[in-house]
Amino acid sequence: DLDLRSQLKDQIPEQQERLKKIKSEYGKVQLGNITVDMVLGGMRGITGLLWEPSLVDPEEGIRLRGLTLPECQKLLPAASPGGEPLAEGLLWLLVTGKVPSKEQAVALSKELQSRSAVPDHVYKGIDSLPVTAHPMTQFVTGVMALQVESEFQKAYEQGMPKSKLWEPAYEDCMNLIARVPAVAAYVYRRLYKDGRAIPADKSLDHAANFSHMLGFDDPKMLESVRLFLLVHSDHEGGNVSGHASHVVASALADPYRAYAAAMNGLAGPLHGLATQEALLWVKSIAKEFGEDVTTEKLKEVVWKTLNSGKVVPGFGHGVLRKTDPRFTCQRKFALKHIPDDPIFQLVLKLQEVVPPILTSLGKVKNPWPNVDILSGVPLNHFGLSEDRYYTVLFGVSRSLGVSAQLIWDRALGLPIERPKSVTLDWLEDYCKKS
Ligand code: FCX
Repeated sequence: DLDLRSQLKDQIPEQQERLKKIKSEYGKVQLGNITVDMVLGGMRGITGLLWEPSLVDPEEGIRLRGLTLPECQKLLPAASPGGEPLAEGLLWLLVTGKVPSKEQAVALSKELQSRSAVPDHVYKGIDSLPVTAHPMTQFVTGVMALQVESEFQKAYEQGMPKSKLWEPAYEDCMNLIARVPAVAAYVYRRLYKDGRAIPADKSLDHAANFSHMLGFDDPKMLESVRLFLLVHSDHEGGNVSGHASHVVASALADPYRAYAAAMNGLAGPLHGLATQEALLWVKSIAKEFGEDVTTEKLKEVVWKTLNSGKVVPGFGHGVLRKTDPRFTCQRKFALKHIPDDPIFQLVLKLQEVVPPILTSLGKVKNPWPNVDILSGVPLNHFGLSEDRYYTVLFGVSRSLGVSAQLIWDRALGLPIERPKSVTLDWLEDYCKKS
């Protein structure tokens, strides 16, 4: 069957049963003890969310529906033989847990295209902002303007029962995924290309068409964008953007609102904005000290960054305890396609220089590179050099993972999220008594 919706529909009863069974048989099984450190430490280490599209192991890193990134690259249908996976196939995997055939990925591509028309008021909404507004502000404004067409909101207003809400959630998610590339490209062209928008090319796949609308048609750039969408698509549920979308949607706010919440979190420098910060930082080093900067000089730069109270962007992680496989995957891509790129060479040097310094601080739990130190480098190489735009690219990628889970949130009928909070007084009293 070539239709994602009907595949999904077939799976839902089985998964609902599975959830019910886990609840009734194992509902009282303990998943760990919560300590005061965890409550005061950003809930680190508390297992508290259900998130189907992906899982992060501290040592091994991300698996998308059980597949490592190299496995995804090998198994998912590609635009060209041996090339990077199609975003449509990736989406199919994230939603269903099954690797699609090329035909299924192409059918989904057509479906997304048929949903991709962006109403004019979205562009007018963006145009009402000063061009100096951060690209993420312009992008989120566009996303909220898309919300006007929410099927989910309409269905809820018309009294659709909870058990059927996954259907309008699916509609909204697919429309959202189909439309955000055009909105993102509009922001880019408005900011950096005098507003000369480029229409979609329906002969292209999702990622390639996005690149085309941005203004880049080099086949290697298309591959870079496909890879970018893969590595940034999802990173389990507890990261700021994933978690934000999940909690907002749990109040039965529609997928546009949930995704916009995710994007506002993504715009934080400790999360998705690190893509921008990392590229800005590496380029500023290249500009000030030249591309052949010595190791000694680089060490000085890292210390200067730390001593000025900043974090080193693109290093460290809340959950990972080894080098991010998303980094490794992009490193391989860069070695193949842009081995001599000076910024890439500089990142390779930083990969050696930064971890010992972060380790020497004695508090950093993971000194290794994460996805963000490298993900902008190939795109920058092929001409997309506007650093401040990078989080928008990250946001377009995240529409895939966040949406896949939003559909399952409603299909599984997950309840409103409401963890317990306590005050400092409460904590002191409780601890003294225990
Ligand atoms: N540079 C400087 N200090 C760092 C650091 C880094 N790269 N990584 C961690 N630290 C510091 C923390 O700031 C914290 O210091 P504090 O106790 O004085 O506040 C201490 O080390 C312990 O932090 P740790 O437990 O290791 O890490 P957290 O889970 O608190 O934070 C992030 C994880 C990712 C936020 C942190 O490593 C960081 O700020 N990295 C740089 C920004 C970045 O690259 N973010 C992107 C992450 C991710 F890939 C993504 O979301 O896209």
